[in-house]
Amino acid sequence: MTIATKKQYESLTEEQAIIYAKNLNLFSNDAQLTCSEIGDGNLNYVFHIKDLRSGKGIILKQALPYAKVVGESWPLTLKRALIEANALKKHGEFAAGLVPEVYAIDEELAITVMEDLSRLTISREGLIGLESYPKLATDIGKYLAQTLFHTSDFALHPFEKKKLVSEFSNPELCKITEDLIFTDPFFDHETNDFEPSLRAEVEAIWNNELLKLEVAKLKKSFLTEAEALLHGDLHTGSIFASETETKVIDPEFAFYGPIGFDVGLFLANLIVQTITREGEQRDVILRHIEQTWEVFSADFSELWENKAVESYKDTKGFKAYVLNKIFRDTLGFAGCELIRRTIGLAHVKDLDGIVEDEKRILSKKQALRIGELLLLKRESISSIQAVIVLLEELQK
Ligand code: SR1
Ligand code: MG
Repeated sequence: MTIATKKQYESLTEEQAIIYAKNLNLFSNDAQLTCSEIGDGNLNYVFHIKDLRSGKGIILKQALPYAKVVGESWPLTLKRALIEANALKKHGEFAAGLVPEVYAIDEELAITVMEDLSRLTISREGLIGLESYPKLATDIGKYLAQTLFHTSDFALHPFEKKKLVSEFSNPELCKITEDLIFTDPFFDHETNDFEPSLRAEVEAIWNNELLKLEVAKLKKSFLTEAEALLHGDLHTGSIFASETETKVIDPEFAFYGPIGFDVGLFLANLIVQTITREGEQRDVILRHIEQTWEVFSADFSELWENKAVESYKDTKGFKAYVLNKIFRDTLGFAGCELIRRTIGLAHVKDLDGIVEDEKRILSKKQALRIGELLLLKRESISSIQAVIVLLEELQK
């Protein structure tokens, strides 16, 4: 066993993860450590290490040099582990308590050692099981406002901001998003994965030039607009939650991009939940959608009033222009996410897990329809309440 001393990348086994953890000085000498690999994402190993004597735990996350979801034929940079750890720390400066604490970073082995969150549930799993998360929307609205405002030009000196843009340059992970969210689902591409019963709807998307024009505009925005340090993959699988706590994890896709991308991804994943639910259970999620935007926009606005360093901050109409642009982007990015989660490479369990064929296909058609409408109507939808009305009408 050389892993703790030899600094050359190799992926850990559970046994090696225990030895690695023992060398971190986070446990007492008589600790009885156990380990299980609990990663269910597409890209990494996640080892949960626990001391049976004290009950204390840590998470040891290791990036793999390829995308687990596809296999070794899809190589991926290990640098993303450092980006993720640094993003957790940077976001933690502004959204303390809403991200896990980072205990150690090992660049060579692409490992981040962090707070054990095993008392919480991944919110996608919880939402599918109709768990109640009364703090989810307000916490995420706050997280979005704090992290995105404080890393933007509205809060930072331009030198500091551009240093961060360079530190968080993340081309390989961005390329995954550029392909899987903005390009492949809108063309007949080999990475797409959809059920044969959806072919007519999918071909209608491929042939819809107006829709593709909106996606092209959003892709350009993603490629070129370094507005703030994004999480970059803020779906409900990137959030641990309970009735009383919310923690945002997994910012390995972090980079400087358009603010509406993070907001839109989260809302899209809530919209998926509205599609799979009925009655009062659906209303709970509709309220989450409304609250997320309300908290985000109110907090962002307050931070602007109290902390903005931009010379034009008091120019009449400027703050409203910025928030309006974020709202339009949010709707568009949410539309892209809904479509790619239905017909692209990376699906969501909320939809794929519906056992009854007819219901699953109808739900997926609904996701495509809502995605299309958000993309096509994003300039004319007047408010988050109008989004709720649209969702209610489509789901009657
Ligand atoms: C190959 S990675 C596929 C997807 O998983 C990640 O969580 C991102 O959402 C990415 O698009
Ligand atoms: Mg992830």
